[in-house]
This record gives sequence, structure tokens and C-alpha cells, in this order.
Amino acid sequence: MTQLKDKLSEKIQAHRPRTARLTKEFADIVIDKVDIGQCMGGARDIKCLVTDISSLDPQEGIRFRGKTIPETFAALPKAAGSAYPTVESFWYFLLTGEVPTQAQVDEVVAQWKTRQSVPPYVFDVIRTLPRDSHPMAMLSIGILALQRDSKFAAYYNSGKFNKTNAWEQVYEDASDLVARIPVIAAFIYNLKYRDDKQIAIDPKLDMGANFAHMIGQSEEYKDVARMYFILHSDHESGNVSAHTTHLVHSALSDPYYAYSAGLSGLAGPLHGLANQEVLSWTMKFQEKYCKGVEPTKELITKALWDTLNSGQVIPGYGHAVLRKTDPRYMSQREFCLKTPGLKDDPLFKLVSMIFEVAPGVLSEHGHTKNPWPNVDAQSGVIQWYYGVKHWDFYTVLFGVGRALGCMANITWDRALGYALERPKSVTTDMLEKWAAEG
Ligand code: FAM
Repeated sequence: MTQLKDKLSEKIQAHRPRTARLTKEFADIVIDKVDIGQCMGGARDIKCLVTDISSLDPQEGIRFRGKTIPETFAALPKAAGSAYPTVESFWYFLLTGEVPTQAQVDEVVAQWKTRQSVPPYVFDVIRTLPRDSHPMAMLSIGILALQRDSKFAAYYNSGKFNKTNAWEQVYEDASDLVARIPVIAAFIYNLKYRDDKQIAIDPKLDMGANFAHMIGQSEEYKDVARMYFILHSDHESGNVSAHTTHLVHSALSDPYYAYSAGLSGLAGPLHGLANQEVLSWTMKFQEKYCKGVEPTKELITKALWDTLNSGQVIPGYGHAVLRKTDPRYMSQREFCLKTPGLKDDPLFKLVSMIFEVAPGVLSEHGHTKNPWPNVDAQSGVIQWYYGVKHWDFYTVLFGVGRALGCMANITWDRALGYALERPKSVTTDMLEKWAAEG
């Protein structure tokens, strides 16, 4: 047992009586009601999922294990010589809710080194795909290919399956998956955009630093990777990628099946693909409106209206839950403002100008409930500045980070024995009958 698994086991034992009591003694306490609008409108806001990994307040934004983003960054041990924590320290924190000591972080870093080697057949499978396949399809397929090695699936098939201990095998798969996904992502990046010039893992580096190294990036990018993966990790469990992962795992499909499905959801333009769409929108804007002229607020306003009038959404703006500027947006903006060079970068200035104009345009348009920017409105700018200019790769970066939250969630799902998910459907006839009855 590692210190992390030990601590997790202790936390799980302490938590189990709480959920058992809720199920046994309070199952019929009503906490919400469902109206026809929610039934037709994507189950928005219905309180029927449980997670303790993170929680999302519409005004304040995300808290990881009770801590805001600045509190999380301040509390966790930092990578050597860096202002940001290692991803490994964050993983310990997400799983257990406790801030690890440096020794506990070092153990996770060492553990991930033993887990991160990806079987060669996974690379073969990805290599077989047409080179112009979307990198998210490649990533989802790569994760799915790893299913052959699932310890949870092997345990289920062993004939000794025991519900109480099953979480341990989910934890093993989850730990392998989070250690391996950056290696697969770096392979895809090099395959598609660096003429297949692959770079070997550096066993001395933590996860974020090693990812930067593997895609041939600069020293400064190491903190970008750490920050990016942590910020994108979790956003409650009702968003498409987290919910899909939870749903698929609720059928006892192993973590590889579950996260491959989650990644397929993340690849949608209303979800994780928005970060690529933001860059694409901004570049098209420059191309169409700014040939030889500086962007102005008037030009941006015109471009935003043109987009809305053509029936498209403004990517990077709006949110299903948030009702103010996403603190993940602000955290990345602060990174830009404190990074010499980046704060004067023309693309950052343009995105900042869009931030000044878009909320007003969206409010006047009057459709969206939230005219403020979300995480995706800012993230591409940083990648672009550091030379990661293939924006169809941006959602892959999101997917590497989101693995942390999804894997922490399903480890706890199994530990607490959460049920097979099976909401009830109704027909239009039923809804019309209830509508007529008032
Ligand atoms: N531009 C134009 N219209 C928008 C809009 C935007 N950015 N955001 C919402 N709307 C419209 C929406 O299409 C809907 O229109 P209709 O009534 O005509 O169908 C109306 O406003 C009400 O939508 P809502 O209740 O405010 O938002 P939803 O909860 O339905 O959808 C989002 C939430 C995020 C899908 C939506 O705001 C959107 O499409 N945003 C642009 C895409 C984007 O940035 N996605 C990334 C979200 C991010 F946080 C993530 O998951 N990574």
C-alpha cells in the first residue's frame, strides 16, 4: 500500500457510514422537483447526482474539495523552482481531500513513473488511423485500446469480485490512466504536428514538466501544463464528460471504457471543443475584419453580431451553471497578465478586448442566461503564445486534465457503491396530459 492508497482507504471507511445512513434512513426526503422545462431542457439544474470531489456555485465558480482555485494553488506543495503545484499533488488532494506533504507528493510522482509506460500496441492502433483524424478521436481510441489491461475488468472476471473491495481495482486503473494519458497525448501531438518525431519520457520529471518535455516545449511551458491540467480537472459531475464517465462506469464498465466515452463527450463543440472554436473564431475575425487595420471594439461588435445572426454561438461564452465570469478564465488571464511578453501579446490583447465587448452584445441579444466567458475563452491564447498553434489539439489538453476529475470521481463511485444510473423516460403524450391537467 502507498501512503495515498492508505489515506484514501481511511477516508473511504470514514465516509461509508454517511452515505449508507442517507440511503437507509432518509431515502424518501425530497430535495428537488422536476418540471416540463427541465425535462425538455437537458435536465438542467435537477439535483440528482452526488460528488464530493468538487462543487460549482453559479456565482463563485468551482471549488475543488472545498477550496477555490487561488486557495488550491496556494495550499498545495509546489513543483521545485515553480509557482505552481505538481499535478501529482493535486491528484492526492482530489482523491483524499487532504493537502499532501512533500514526501507524499514525492511518492505519487514516483508511483506514476512506474505506471506511465504505454504498451506499444496502443501507439500502433493510433498510428493506423488516417493522419488527419481529429486528435480527440485518436485520444479516445488510445484510451479505449488500453482496456485490454484493465485491472478492474480482470478482477470482475476473476470470479472473486467483491463489491466492498472493487474500488481498489478502479483506483489502480484510474492511477494508470492518469499517468499514461499525457504520454498518449504527447505521442499524438508529435505524430500529427512534429512529423512523428517522438521524445522519450524523462523519468526525472513530474507529470506536467514531462509533458512539456515530450512535446518539445520550453522550460516555461512546464508551469503552463501544470496550471492547465489542474484548472481543467473537474467541474462538478453533471457536465457532459464527467457525467458520461460516471454513467458508463455505473454499468461496471471499467475506467478505460468509461473515460473513452467521456472524452467523446468532451469533443463536442458545446463542451470541450469550444477552446479550439475560440481560436478558430478569433483567427477568422482577424482574417476577415483586420487586414491591415488594428482590431477595434466596433469591429469586434460587428463580428459578434454577424456570428449570432448566422445562428451560431459565440464560443467561449455562456455556461449551463455559471452566472458570472468563470474563475478558470480569470486564473488564466492572471497568468497572462503576470507573464512578461504574454501580457503584451496581440492575441491576448484581442481576446481581452472581446471580453470587454462580448458580454454586452450577448446581453443585448438576450438569449443566453450567462453572457460571461468560460474557461475556453482564454486557454487557447496561452497555448498559441508558447507555440502550440494547432488548435485542434487544445481539447486533447483539456482531456488530459479532465481525466483527473473523472478518475477521482469513479474511484469514489465504486468505493461508495453508487448505483447503476437509470433515469425514467416519459412520452410526449404523458407530458401533454400533465400539461393539460396543470
Ligand atoms: N452564444 C450565442 N448564444 C448562446 C450562447 C453563446 N455563447 N450561450 C447560450 N446561448 C443561447 C443558447 O444557444 C440558447 O439559445 P436558444 O434558446 O435559441 O436555444 C439560449 O442562449 C439559452 O441557453 P443557456 O440556457 O444560456 O445555455 P445552455 O445551458 O443551454 O448552454 C452552453 C450552455 C455552454 C452550451 C452555451 O452557453 C454555449 O453554447 N456556449 C458556447 C460554447 C461554449 O463556450 N462551450 C463551452 C462551455 C464550457 F464551459 C465547457 O464545457 N468547456
